[in-house]
Amino acid sequence: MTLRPNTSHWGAFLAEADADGRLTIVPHPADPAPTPLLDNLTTALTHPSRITAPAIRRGWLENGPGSDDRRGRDSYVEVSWDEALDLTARELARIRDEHGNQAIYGGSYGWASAGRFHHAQSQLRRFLNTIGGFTASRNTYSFGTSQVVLPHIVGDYQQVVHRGTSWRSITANTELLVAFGGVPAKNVFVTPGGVTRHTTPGHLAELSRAGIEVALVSPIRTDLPSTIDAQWLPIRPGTDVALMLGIAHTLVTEGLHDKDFLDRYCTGYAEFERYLFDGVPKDATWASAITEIPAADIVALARKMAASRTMITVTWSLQRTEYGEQPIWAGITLAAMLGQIGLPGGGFGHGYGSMGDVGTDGSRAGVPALPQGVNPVTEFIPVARIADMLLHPGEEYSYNGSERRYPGIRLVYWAGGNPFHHHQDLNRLRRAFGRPETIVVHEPFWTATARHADIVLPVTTSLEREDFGAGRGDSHLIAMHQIAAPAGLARDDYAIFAGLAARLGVEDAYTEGRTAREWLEHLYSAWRTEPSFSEFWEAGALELPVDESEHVLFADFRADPERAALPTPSGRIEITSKTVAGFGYADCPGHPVWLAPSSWADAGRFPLHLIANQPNTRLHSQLDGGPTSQAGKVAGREAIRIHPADATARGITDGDVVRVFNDLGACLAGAVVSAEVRQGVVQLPTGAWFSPVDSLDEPLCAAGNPNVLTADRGTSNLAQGCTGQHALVEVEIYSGELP
Ligand SMILES: Nc1nc2c(c(=O)[nH]1)N[C@H]1C(S)=C(S)[C@@H](COP(=O)(O)OP(=O)(O)OC[C@H]3O[C@@H](n4cnc5c(=O)[nH]c(N)nc54)[C@H](O)[C@@H]3O)O[C@H]1N2
Ligand SMILES: Nc1nc2c(c(=O)[nH]1)N[C@H]1C(S)=C(S)[C@@H](COP(=O)(O)OP(=O)(O)OC[C@H]3O[C@@H](n4cnc5c(=O)[nH]c(N)nc54)[C@H](O)[C@@H]3O)O[C@H]1N2
Ligand SMILES: [Mo]
Repeated sequence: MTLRPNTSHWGAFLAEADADGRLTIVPHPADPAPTPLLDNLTTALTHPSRITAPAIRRGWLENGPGSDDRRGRDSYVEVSWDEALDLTARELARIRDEHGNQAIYGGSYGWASAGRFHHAQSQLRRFLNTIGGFTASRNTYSFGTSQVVLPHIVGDYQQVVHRGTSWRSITANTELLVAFGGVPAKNVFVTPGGVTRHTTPGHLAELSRAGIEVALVSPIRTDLPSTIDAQWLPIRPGTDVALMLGIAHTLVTEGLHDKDFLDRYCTGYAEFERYLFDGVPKDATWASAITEIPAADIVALARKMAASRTMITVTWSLQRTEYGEQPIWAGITLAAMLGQIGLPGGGFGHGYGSMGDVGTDGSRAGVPALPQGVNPVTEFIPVARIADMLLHPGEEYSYNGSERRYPGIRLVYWAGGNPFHHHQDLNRLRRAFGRPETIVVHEPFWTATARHADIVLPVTTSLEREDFGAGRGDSHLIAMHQIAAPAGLARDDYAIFAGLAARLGVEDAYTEGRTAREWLEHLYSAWRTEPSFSEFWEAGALELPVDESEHVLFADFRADPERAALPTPSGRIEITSKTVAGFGYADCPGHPVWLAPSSWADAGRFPLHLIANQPNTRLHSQLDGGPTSQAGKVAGREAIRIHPADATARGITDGDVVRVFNDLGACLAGAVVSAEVRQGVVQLPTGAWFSPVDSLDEPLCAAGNPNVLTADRGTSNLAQGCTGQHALVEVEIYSGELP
C-alpha cells in the first residue's frame, strides 16, 4: 500500500485505503493551510449511503414513464447494468422522437467532484449534445445575479469575480477594508476544480499583522477571523443597501465625494444623487432606522472611508437574496464616489473570502478540459428557475430585458448536482419533481435527489478512478491516481454515457474511440508536451507558473478611460444604466435603490431572520456523513446558532432540539446559543441531507436542511438569481417524538 496523489474542491492530498476501505489522508505537502474538510473523505468509499447497483423506482418500472407524486416516497428495484442502460437509452430515444430534444432538461447544476475529465456536467453535456442537444441552464447559484447585473454596470463580470484586486495589493496598500458580509475564513478552503496551495489564510493573517483597519458589516461576528481586530457593525440582514445609501448621502452632504472621478469615469451619477435627496432623504438617520446601526457610526464610517485608502468588498452572499442586484450596484457606486477604483488597495472587490481563488496570485496557465461539443437546442432557463419551469411549462417570465416562456420538459437528467440540497422551498421542488415523465440521476450516494429519481445509476467518486485536476489559478495540476476499487457496481459517468451512446448509435462521436486513460493522455498532450504525460503521471503533480503581481482591478481603465474603455454602452461605469432603466422593472430600476424585502411582511409571525449560508464543516451537501461534518452536529442534527436573548425568550438552551418553521415548511436543528450572531438573527448553514418525515401531516425535515424554509423567488426580473441566503422563521423547543 502506498500513498497516492488525488485532489478535491477543498484541497489536494495523498491517500491510501486499508482493507476495510477506510482512507488515510495526508494533505499535499505544498499546502500551507490544509483544511479538516479533507477528513470527510475518509469514510466515502464504504459509507452506508453509497449506491452500489443500478436501481429503478418501483412505480416507474411497473407503470412506465409519467408524472408521479410518489417520487421521493417510493421504493427501488435493483437491476443489471444492461437492463438499466437499455431502459435509459430507450426512454431518451422515445422522448427525443416524440417531443424533440428541448424536452430534455440537462441543466444539471452542481459541483460534482474535482477532476477535469470526469467532470460530471461536462460529460453529461457532451453526451446530450451527441444525441441532438437539451434545454440548458444559465448562470450559477453562486454569483448568478452578479453575472447578469455586472455587465450592465462595468461591462463584464469575469474581471470583477475572477480577476479582482489581489490580496497582495490589499495588504500592501489598503488602510481601511469595509467588508459587507465579512471575509468569512470558513469559505476560503474551497475552489472549484481543486486547490493545492491555500494562500488566503496567510493573507488574512497578514491583514491583521499589517494593522489594516477592518469594518465588519455582518449579522455574524465569525464572518471575520477573531484574530482580526475589527469594528463590528452587526447589521440587520438584507439592509446593506440602506447602509450604503446612508454613507453615500453623508459623503455628498459633507462634500467628501470625488466629483472628478464621477465625471470622468462614470455615467448617470447625477440621477443617483437626486434619488439620495428626493422625497425621504437617505441620510444616516434614515439608514439607521432600517439597518439598526447607530447614525453616528454611519457618519463616522463615511468620513473614515473618505479619509483612507479604502477597499469596499461585498461577499457573494449579498446578491443571493431578494433584490440581490442592489448591493452589488450600490457597492460599486459607493466605491466610485470615493474615487479610488483602479488605485492599489482601493476601490471595489467582490467575494474576498467567498472562495479560495478570489484575489489570490494564481496561475493563468489554464488547464485542459473535456470538449463538450455544440448544443443545437437554444432553449435555456436562468438556473434557479427550475421548479417554476417544471410546474409552469409555457408560462411567461422576464429575464434581463426579454420576455421568455418556460419550455415543456419531459425528461430531467442530473449528474453531479444535488437540487434537493441547493434549491429553495424543497417542498415545492418535490411537487415540481413529480411532473416530468422520467428523471435520471447519476450519483455515488443516495442523496435526496437520487431518492426522487426514476433511474438511479451508481457512479464512482474521484477516489475510484483516474483523472487530473486543478482549480482556476491553481498552483499545481494534480495527477489523480486511483485510490481504491469502485464501490459495488459503480461506474464512471464516462463509462455510463459511453454505454448509452453505443445503444443510441453515437458511440464514436461520444468516445472518439478512447478509453478514459487515453482521454487523459490525449487532453494532457494537446495542452503540454513537456513534461510528457507519463512523466507527469509518475511525478504526481505538475507545478504551474504563478502570477505574483499586485494586480489592481480597473487600473488600465483608470490610466486611460478612452483606450481602455469599459465594455458598457457608455464605456464608463454606469451608475445609472439606460439599458436597465429601459426594461422598466420596478424590482430593478435604472440605478441602485433601497427596496425592503417582500418577506418582511411576515415579520410579525416569523420574527427571526434566518441566514442560510455555506457550512464550515463540509462543501454543500457533499459527504455530510463524513467525520468533520458529523462532528459539527448538535443532538444529531445540523446546528442552528441563536442569540442568548432570543434563546432565553423561547426557553431554549444549548443542545436542545428545536423546530425551525415558517409557512413554507419546518425542520429540526440542534441549538447553539451564541452572542456571535446578532439578536433577531439565527444561522443554519446549508447542506444537511434533506430528510422529510413523510408520516407527519406537516412536512418536517429531520436533519436540518434550511431550504425547506427559503422562498423559491428570483432576485428580480433582471437576473432571476438564487435568493436562498435569507428567510424569516420562528424557532421553538421541539416537544414531539424525535424522528
Ligand atoms: N439556502 C441556500 N441554498 C443554497 C446556497 C445558499 O447560500 N443558501 N448556496 C448555493 C450555492 S452557492 C451552490 S454552488 C449550490 C451547491 O449545490 P450543489 O453543487 O448541487 O451541491 P453539492 O452538495 O456539491 O452537490 C454535488 C453532488 O454531486 C455528487 N457527485 C460528486 N462527484 C460526482 C461524480 O463524479 N459524478 C456524479 N454524477 N455525481 C457526483 C455529490 O455526491 C453531490 O450529491 O447550493 C446553493 N444553495
Ligand atoms: N466550507 C465551505 N466553503 C465554501 C462552500 C461550502 O459549501 N463550504 N461553498 C462555496 C461556494 S459554492 C460559494 S458560491 C461560496 C459562497 O460564498 P458566500 O456567498 O460569500 O458565502 P456564505 O457563507 O453563504 O455567506 C457569507 C456570509 O455573508 C453573511 N451575510 C448573509 N446575509 C447578509 C446580509 O444581509 N448582510 C451582510 N452584511 N452579511 C450577510 C453571512 O453571515 C455569511 O456567513 O462559498 C464557497 N466556500
Ligand atoms: Mo456556489
